Amino acid sequence: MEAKRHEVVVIGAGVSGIYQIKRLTDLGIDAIVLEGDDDLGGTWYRNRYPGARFDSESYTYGYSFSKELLDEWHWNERFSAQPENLRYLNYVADKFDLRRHMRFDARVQTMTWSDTEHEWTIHLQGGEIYVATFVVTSLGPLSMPTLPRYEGIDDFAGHSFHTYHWPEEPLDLSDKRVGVIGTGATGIQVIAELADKVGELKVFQRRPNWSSPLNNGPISADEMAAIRDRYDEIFANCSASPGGFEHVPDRRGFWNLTPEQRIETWDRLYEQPGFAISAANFPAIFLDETANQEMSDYIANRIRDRVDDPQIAEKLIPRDHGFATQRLPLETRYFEAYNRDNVHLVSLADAPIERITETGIQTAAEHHDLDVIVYATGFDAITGGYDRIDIHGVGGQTLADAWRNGPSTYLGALANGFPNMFMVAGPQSVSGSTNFPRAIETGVDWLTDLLIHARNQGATRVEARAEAEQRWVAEVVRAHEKLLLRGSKGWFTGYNSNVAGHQEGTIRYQAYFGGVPKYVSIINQEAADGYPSIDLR
Ligand code: NA7
Repeated sequence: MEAKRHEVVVIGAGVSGIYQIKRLTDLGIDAIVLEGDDDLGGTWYRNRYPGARFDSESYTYGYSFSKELLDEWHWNERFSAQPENLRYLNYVADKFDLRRHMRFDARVQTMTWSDTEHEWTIHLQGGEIYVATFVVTSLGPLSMPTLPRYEGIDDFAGHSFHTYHWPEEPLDLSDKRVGVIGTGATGIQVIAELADKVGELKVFQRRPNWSSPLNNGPISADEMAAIRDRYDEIFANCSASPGGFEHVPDRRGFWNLTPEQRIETWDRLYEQPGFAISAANFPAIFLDETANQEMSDYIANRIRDRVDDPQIAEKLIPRDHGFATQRLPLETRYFEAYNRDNVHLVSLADAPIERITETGIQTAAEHHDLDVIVYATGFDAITGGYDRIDIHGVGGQTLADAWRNGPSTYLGALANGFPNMFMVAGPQSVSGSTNFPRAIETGVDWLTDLLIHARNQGATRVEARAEAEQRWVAEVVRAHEKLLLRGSKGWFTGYNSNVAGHQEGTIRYQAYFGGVPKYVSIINQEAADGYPSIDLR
């Protein structure tokens, strides 16, 4: 089969791929997007489960690159839901006529680097072949859903699916017995939304998660006009904050205030939208165990206030990790769901799941009869998309081997041994730990500048130097180890019990936790100095 040639192949048509193809085609570069799914949107194309919505303020999540787009788009809710988010991404693609550069149902299986030709050969499922000088991997950090490895999972005769694959056709659950496994950010959204829409809901909880109110609400035309006037300021605020949000950390100092003043602060933050409760909190709660314990006690009391049955409340309070030391799910009446007669908490800490049966879930204590099982069991986060492609770099080495014990990158953008592979929101970039689109735009712009620089130099081979990569990995580890999250188990530390090869207790340093301003200053310095850490040939 004859290979199709492009200067750049972009893999993935989600939030990153859409912006990347816009930048490349604006520059007149011959580029194409290959998307494995049958349409664009990535995360927002797939996650159609009830309750799926932004945890970032909508107006900080949208693209910032076009004033016209910012002026045209009206976000209806402060934290917009999946259908509107997908409409937005389609609107962007149509407005800038980007679909003509995208191919759907084009799933990449292998990528092989030729160090003589300086090009990647890309094989698709189905046999088609593409050849490109550069490949931009915009694979998405949370695009590989993982199912539990329970015995009998295929025996279930009812309807079962991962939240990522929630059926597109409407599903009437009003008289159904539904089981949800998982209480991460996804589980907490879907449980709260389903509670009053299903016959019976059983929540299978392995570990409870800290969670606090999203405080969502509509955005009126007047509010949206005020937001539009403020867009420059909003994006500048996001760039200046560690997490890429408008929320500003409270710098008064945890220990400079009395316990009563801290409680007053938290009472205020609990009512504020989005991640204010973490991002506008005292930095000490992320660094100091005593400070974190006081904060965790505060949130535990909030849970006790909201859950009628004290025994259930205690089961919903995490004991194994402190508040906001894992990715913090945000909720809307999640805890109140447990006050309903049709909602039951099944604590797997008391009786683990033994197997899935034809009719439901068997735990060590009893059998739960179910019509539907929803797996809200998370993702092979950040590196999962890379593991699913067989990537062969210099000398035939595979990326899977190079990253067996965790990723190794330069700035989360390049990997030594894999020239001309440009990663947007890649492992060890800042995107995994912050407001994704803000980091995505930064990453796309930086990589596009690097590509232009290489072209201007007549270089056809761009590779991170090995010593620069080692320096970056050391910085990623340093930033990670400073934070209390180093002791937690969630996807921030790269552990997923459902992925073969992941070892409990072993950290995979997958994300950079040094914050947006520091990350941006490091990558900008690299560019300003003429890319000394990158070998251009
Ligand atoms: P998460 O945050 O990884 O949560 C997965 C949940 O599923 C979590 O509660 C897990 O319990 C639970 N889980 C996973 N495997 C099992 C098995 N085998 N048995 C029982 N329970 C299990 O994924 P989400 O989809 O919620 O969120 C991912 C990100 O998407 C989120 O952070 C946002 O950025 C968007 P555990 O806590 O591991 O004991």
